[in-house]
Amino acid sequence: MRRPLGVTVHRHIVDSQRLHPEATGDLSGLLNELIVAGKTISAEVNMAGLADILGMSGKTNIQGEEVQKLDEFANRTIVRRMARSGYLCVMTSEEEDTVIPVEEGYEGKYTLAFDPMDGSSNIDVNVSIGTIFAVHRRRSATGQGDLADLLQPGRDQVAAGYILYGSSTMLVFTTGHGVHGFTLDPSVGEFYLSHADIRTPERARYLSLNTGNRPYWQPRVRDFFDMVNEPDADKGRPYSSRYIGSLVADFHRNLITGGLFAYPRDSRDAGKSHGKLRLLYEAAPLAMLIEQAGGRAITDDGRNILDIEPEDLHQRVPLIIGSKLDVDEAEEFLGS
Ligand code: AHM
Ligand code: MG
Repeated sequence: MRRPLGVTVHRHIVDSQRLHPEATGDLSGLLNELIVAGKTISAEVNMAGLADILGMSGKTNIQGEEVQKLDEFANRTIVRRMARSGYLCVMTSEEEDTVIPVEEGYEGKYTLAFDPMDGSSNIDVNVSIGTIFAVHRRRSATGQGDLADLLQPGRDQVAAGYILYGSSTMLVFTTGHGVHGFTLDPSVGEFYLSHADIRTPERARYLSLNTGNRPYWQPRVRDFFDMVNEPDADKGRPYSSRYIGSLVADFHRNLITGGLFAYPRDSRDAGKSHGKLRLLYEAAPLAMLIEQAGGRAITDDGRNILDIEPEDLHQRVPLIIGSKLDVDEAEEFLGS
């Protein structure tokens, strides 16, 4: 079979870099290293059922959740590859309690925050999972980076994206010049441009919520989503309901089709009083992507996710994200 001469992700990155003559190539190099890690994880995910890698490792991570073997594999793969890449000064991961240093002598000018395997509760049941990442420029001058380098608002991200391990493996990322999607051809081992300059529809088609949590939402959050569920022909409401429980997969579907995803704060336990999802490596990178695609992301009290100053590596945040007109309505309804 003859293959079409597609644009590889490497070609795309090189072409984008040419638009910035001042660029040193470090961000391109960083992304390319991350892509190799993503391809390694993708191969492992595809083998998971066969390689008897499924199942729990018997440990818990800092959030008190069980760590599964694929989470560990993904975390190790990214840490090892990126620690010697020469592009980073410090990292943080959902799977590690404290900052992750890079190897001495390999310090670079960026930081990386990542969720190595988002949606890991879905691994055993063959549902799509993904890796989410966020890149900032370091704040400190030289040497090893520290906590302060990582605690930067989403607005200052220089790149953000995810790799979705689904029916195909996809890479979706932005460096602040639109959102581009690439699909992995596993027989060649290359990501090819499949979704150039993704724009998310202004109006949602799907509503994505864990409605099992509804009794524990704040009353005005409940009122808002009850209102969204009311029939309204002009807005195409009620929207169809779609919720996978794998953030990357829910986000990706809504990005393409238009949608409103929310994980509001929950009154049941202290840990959820700020929502479930993590700011640095879940909410902020997806917020940058959605803004670049024409959508928006706010908290359940109307603050822009990208403006939040992080105080903690593993900080949680209530998240409402998706099509612009729907998030505008949420902001008006819920904002104080
Ligand atoms: P994880 O990073 O430990 O996998 O947890 C985050 C996941 C998200 O992918 C998803 O949006 C959410 O948790 C689903 O939570 P719930 O099962 O409470 O609806
Ligand atoms: Mg996660």
